[in-house]
Amino acid sequence: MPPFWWPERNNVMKILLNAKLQPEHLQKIQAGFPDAQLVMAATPKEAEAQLAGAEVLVSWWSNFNPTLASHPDLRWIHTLTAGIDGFLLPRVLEGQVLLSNSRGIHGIPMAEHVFAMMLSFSRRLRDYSLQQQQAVWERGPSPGELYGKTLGIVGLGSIGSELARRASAFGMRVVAVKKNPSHPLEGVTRVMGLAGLDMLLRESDFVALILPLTPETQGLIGQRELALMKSDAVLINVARGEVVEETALVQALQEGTIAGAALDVFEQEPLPQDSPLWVLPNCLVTPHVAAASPMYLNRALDLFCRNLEAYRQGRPLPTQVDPGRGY
Ligand code: OXD
Repeated sequence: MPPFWWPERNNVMKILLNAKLQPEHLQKIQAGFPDAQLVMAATPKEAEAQLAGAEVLVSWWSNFNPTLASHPDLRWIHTLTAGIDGFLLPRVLEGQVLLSNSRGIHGIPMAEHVFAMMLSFSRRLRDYSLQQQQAVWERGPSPGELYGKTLGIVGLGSIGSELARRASAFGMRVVAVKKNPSHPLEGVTRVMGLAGLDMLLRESDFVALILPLTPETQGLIGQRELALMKSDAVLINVARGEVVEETALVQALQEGTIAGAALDVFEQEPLPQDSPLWVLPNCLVTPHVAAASPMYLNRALDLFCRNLEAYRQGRPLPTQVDPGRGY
């Protein structure tokens, strides 16, 4: 028996792509599903105009707006991102519209991005880059080593696991917290439940936040948590800005409670021009690109096609989101 959401459909399934895709990307989908009608919209406005008859919506996170989920023809939203904050709208929560995401494809670029951030602090690359802009030849304090340092990973999913393997190859000690700390993972010395967060913060030289934004993780790192960190530790956030209380972080960076922060995500994006984070000498800012990679869309569309196959067969989607859990 088909599941309750199995759609009554016309012969042609209209798939609305709220994303700028290259012809080869469209061909990839069309090759697997020759009878699907693919409609690409370069902007959310264009997407809105194309909503009628669209059973499936594929969208980025950053250009999605709630109107896009409101049309009664829509049965399924697939996000090209891992983050689904913003997609948990009434029709999704009530089970009228399925939601799936692109989790599982971020491991390589995001692990490399976090590594670049750690090396940038450890080898003082940001300092040297600032010096270079002024043609200053100044050796200054010695750069450090990642070898022997402790990396605390908050959120040990597929990205955290890729990061842990690389960190272990660099001779780092890795500790982690995970919602369900079921089994030990390659390269990780200790995996704890969320109750182990304080211990992780106290022990780690680098704390990497790689967890989804849910009501439970919103504001997870505030003044109290920052005060637990070592004064020479660096906080890395590639999760979502709202996981960290930004005002408390700015204060901790200004007062030297922690040595630095490397941030790819912010409470408000783009980061406002007047944010102190732009100019703090101990803060490295990247513009929400930790997952970006020339391979990204190929991987994301392969994953979408696997979900589409399952959808057409009335099977659970491989990366279906549980709206109740929030990821
Ligand atoms: C994502 C991201 O959620 O890159 O995929 O932030």
